[in-house]
Amino acid sequence: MGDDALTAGAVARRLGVAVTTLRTWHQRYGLGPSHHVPGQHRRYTRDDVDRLEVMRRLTAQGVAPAEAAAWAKRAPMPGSLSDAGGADPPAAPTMDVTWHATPDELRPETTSPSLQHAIDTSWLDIADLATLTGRDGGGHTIRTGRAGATARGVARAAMRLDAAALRTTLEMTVAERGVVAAWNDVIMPVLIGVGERYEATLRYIEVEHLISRTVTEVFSRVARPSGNEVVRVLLAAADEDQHTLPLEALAAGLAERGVPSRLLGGRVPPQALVDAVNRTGPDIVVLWSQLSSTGDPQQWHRLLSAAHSPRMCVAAGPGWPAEGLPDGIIRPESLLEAVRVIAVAVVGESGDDRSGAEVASTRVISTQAGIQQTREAGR
Ligand code: B12
Repeated sequence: MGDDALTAGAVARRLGVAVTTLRTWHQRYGLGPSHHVPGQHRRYTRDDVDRLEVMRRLTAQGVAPAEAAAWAKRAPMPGSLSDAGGADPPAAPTMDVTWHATPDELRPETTSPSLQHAIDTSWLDIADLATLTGRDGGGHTIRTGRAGATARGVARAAMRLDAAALRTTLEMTVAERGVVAAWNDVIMPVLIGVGERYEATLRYIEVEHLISRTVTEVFSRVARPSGNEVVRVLLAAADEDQHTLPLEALAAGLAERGVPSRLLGGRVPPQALVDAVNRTGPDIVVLWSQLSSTGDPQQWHRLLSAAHSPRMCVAAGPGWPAEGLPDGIIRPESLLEAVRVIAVAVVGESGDDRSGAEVASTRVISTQAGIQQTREAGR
């Protein structure tokens, strides 16, 4: 052990922290060098360094140092637990979302086997991380209603503008629960809370931007189907509507089911939409309108009179009027409903040798029956 024991300076360089920080962590939290040869400076063993790496990582994610130190000491280091005479292993976690879903970039390039074990081991769950990182919002909180601990942690991280914690928590949530549950149970409550906060104070636009950006990044990392498949689904936001996150959730949710889609993004002018449809010939077009000012039914009339008219039109979002949309337009009320009807329509396409018109009319009817079933199942 003595051979590869390190000095404080070497450990500081390896972890990218100051020597004084190491000294503070030693004095305040007992995370110090354990190797001691009489007459020499104490040296840090590999297990010491691994614990300090956990400490560094958690504090970087916003965990209070005392909490981080407690976790670092409890992290199961195989060698050190036995060396230390059998320290208590960490308490069995109440698993929700676990560390083993930690994204690659969370892992340091030079992870030692024991640290990798500490990170891979399912002893620290995402709710813990959210709670640990959730320092008091000081009254500047986002209300997340009845949503769970993860949503509260995300809201607090967003309020602190803690991009790293926000991203880590959302990535783990999507990896563990899937896109639809992550959206419904965590992201949507936080977005609605941010919106209410903005409405009440006309502040926190920076929070809204950071969370929007992070959600975009996290959904864009959900693996897409291989590039060889025909893309039959076109997603776009209505003219002048900048709200795209639900479409990004939809694209990611469809991808999870193996359905590729083409997402144009926000504020798509009617002519650009018609051009895109004519050029790519999608079977299904989803147009999202968040604001009543952008839910002009004319956009649909124009699309339906274009050279290539899609077989299934989906008007999504609260901006569309209850009346006045062309007949046959589908109105899913939730992400799950939209993912289901589109996935069924796309997957049902293969092996269907009826004429386009037959398929189209059957599809609209069966899709509406599918929506009804989804709604009833959800009740
Ligand atoms: C993020 C955000 C933004 C971001 C968008 C970034 C992006 N890339 O998308 C930015 C900063 C660009 C933005 C801008 C603006 N925004 Co904004 N924004 C939001 C916020 C916080 C989330 C939007 C969202 O994704 N909603 C989706 C989900 C979370 O909400 P929902 O649609 O109500 O969900 C329901 C259904 O749609 C359905 N559902 C949910 N998800 C899905 C998915 C699918 C596929 C389906 C079918 C259904 C479905 O279930 C829910 C329950 O019924 C909302 C708050 C809110 N409550 O929505 C404000 C909000 C929509 N924005 C608002 C406003 C006022 C604006 C601005 C005018 C602000 C300004 N002064 O500039 C601009 C408008 C810009 C424009 N022309 O589009 C208001 C709208 C008020 C209104 N009713 O008219 C809101 C409601 C905030 C508020 N409470 O005041 N915004």
